[in-house]
Amino acid sequence: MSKIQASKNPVQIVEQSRIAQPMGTTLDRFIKNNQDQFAYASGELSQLLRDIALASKVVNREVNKAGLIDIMGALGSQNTFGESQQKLDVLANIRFTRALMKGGEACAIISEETESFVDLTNHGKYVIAIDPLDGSSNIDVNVSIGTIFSIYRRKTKEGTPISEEDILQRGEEQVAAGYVLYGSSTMLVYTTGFGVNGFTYEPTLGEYFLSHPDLKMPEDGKIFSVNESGLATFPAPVVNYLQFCKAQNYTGRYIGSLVADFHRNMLKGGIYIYPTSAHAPEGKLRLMYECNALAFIAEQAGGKATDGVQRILSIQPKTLHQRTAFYVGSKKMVEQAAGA
Ligand code: P6P
Repeated sequence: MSKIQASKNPVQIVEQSRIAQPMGTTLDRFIKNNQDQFAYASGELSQLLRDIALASKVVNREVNKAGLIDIMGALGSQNTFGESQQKLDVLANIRFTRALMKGGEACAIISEETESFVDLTNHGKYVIAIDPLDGSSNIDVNVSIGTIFSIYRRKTKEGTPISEEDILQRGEEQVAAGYVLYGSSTMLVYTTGFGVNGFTYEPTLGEYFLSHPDLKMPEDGKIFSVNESGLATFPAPVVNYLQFCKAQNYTGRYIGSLVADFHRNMLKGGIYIYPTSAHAPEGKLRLMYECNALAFIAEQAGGKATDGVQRILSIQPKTLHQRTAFYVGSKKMVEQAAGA
């Protein structure tokens, strides 16, 4: 029997393969290739990121056909803050909660959609803070919306009850954070503290592919994202800064979906500000599951995030749904807006 031999010219196979454009690195492969960055994770954090990505694919499918099935509009219920819950808000919360429960790597979830934290009664090492679907007022008008998530390690011993110190952790304790943008294309952007990478979803293959490696936020920019309806009672440094932006002919862009405004500012340079005002004396955005994640990403990409005074990631949360003023984006713009 003739001996099996290797191809005479493996290079030729590679050469020929040039006609087939490589698809690039999938999210799964990227996570696996970078797993050894975590000193103590033996694959659980990688699995957790995959669980979140899986849930986002399901939510993406439902967001993309929202107009065709009865999941648009208000559910008729209210969330913790008395705000009307959109059907997709609740559906997204179910999808992420189920994926995290089945994945087994998370022991607790903090969600905008649930009053207290959800104890998953398992031996997971991680605590997830999540806004399952941010910008839900835009769902019915087909404007981009997003998911925002933070990942913390539990502090107390496995097998003991989940405690406040596991739940109310400062943003600087995050081991990973990310967002999903359900936009003209769906993207997942995340950091584990080693830079920021963006992945674009290819729905026909059901895979995320690396499309924005090592994202960096421009140090300065010419775009400001602010809802100026509260201008009359904004802090003076913000009023002055907005006057400066207009005098410089900067562009105002405000989508009403934090993830979409943040993502554009990260790629092009810019600032998003939701300051305190008479209407929102504590600010509007939530520290635990909106601001901390984006602040971690912003800093990892070379940007900055404060509440107008202190670094967002240094704020010690006192309550689960605590609000904060939020100034995030290009470093020089954030410093200037706070009156630095
Ligand atoms: P306003 C959406 O509800 C959200 O949390 C962010 O996504 C968005 O940037 C902001 O609130 C919009 O708030 O008061 O301008 O409608």
